[in-house]
Amino acid sequence: MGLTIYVNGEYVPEEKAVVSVFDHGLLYGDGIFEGIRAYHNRVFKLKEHIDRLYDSANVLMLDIPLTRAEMAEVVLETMRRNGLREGYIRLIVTRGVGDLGLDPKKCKRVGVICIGASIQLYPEEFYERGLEIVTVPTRRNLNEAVNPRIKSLNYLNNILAKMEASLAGTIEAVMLNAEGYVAEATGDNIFIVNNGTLITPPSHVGILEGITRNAVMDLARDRGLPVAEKLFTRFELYTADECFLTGTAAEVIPVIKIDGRVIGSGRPGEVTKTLIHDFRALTKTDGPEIFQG
Ligand code: PXG
Repeated sequence: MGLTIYVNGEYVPEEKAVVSVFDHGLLYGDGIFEGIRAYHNRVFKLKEHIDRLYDSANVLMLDIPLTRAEMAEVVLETMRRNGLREGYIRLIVTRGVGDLGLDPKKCKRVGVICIGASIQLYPEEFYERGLEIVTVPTRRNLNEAVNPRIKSLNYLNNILAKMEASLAGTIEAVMLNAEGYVAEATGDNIFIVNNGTLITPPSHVGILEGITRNAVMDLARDRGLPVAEKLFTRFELYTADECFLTGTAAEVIPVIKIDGRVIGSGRPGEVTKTLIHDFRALTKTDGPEIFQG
C-alpha cells in the first residue's frame, strides 16, 4: 500500500505527491530538509529538528508558511495517517515554483513536504564489529561559501565524498575542512575518545551540528565523562583510543579502522558501547507521542 504524504497543506497519496519541474529546490537545490526518526511511538528530538529547520530557513531567508507548532503537528499527523509508530521522517522546504532564472523573488510560494516511511537500518554487525572508513580528497564546504550548518537540499559536497569512499571500498568517508582539520562524515558527525574524554570538532570547523551529536554529548556528561569540542587532525584520528560516528540514520556506530590504521584495539571501545546503550535507552522516552494512549 502506498504512503500518504503531506504536500503544501494537503495529505495526498504518493502518486499525487509531485513537485513542479520549475521548483527551485530541483533547479538549484534551493531549499532545506530534516531527517527525523520515530521510535516506540515517539518522534525523537522533534523540537530540536524543527528548530534546526527554522534556523536553516532563516539563514536562507525562506519564509516557512507554518508556525513551528504547526510543523510539529504535520510531522505527527503524517505518521498517524500512515499508521507508523517507528520509522523515518523527511521534512522538506523548497523555495517553490519560479522560472528558469536564479531569482528567488520569482518563487511566490514556499513548498513544504513531509514524508513518513519505514527505515532500512544498517546491519547489526556494523555495530558489533565497527566500520572501516577513509578520509577523502573532497574537502567540506567553507563556512563562508555555503555554511555546512545549513541542512540544504544541495548535498553535492557530501555526495562527492561518499563516491570517493565507495571507490576506496568503504561505505563512509571522513571529510576534512579546507585547512585539514577533521570535520565530519558525509551524513554523520565524528567523535574520538582519548583517556575517557570525548572529543568532537566544534561547529565552526564546518559541520552540520548534528542532533544525535548533541544528544550523545549530553549522555556522556550524564555519565561523568568529559566532553571537548576541539580542532584535531588525521594524526589524532589515527592515534585515538576509540572512534565513532553519530547521526539520525546510523545512531551511534563504532569505527575501527581509518585509512588502514587500526583504532585502539581494533574492536568497538567501551565508551562507544556504553553510549550506544544509553542512546538506545533515550530513544524509548524522548519526544512527543504519535498515537495517544
Ligand atoms: N552531518 C551531515 C552532513 C548530515 O547530513 C549529520 C551530520 C548528523 O546529524 P543528525 O542531526 O542526524 O544527528 C547529518 C544528518 C541518510 C541520512 O539517510 C543522513 C542524515 C540525516 C538523515 C538521514 O544518510 N544526515
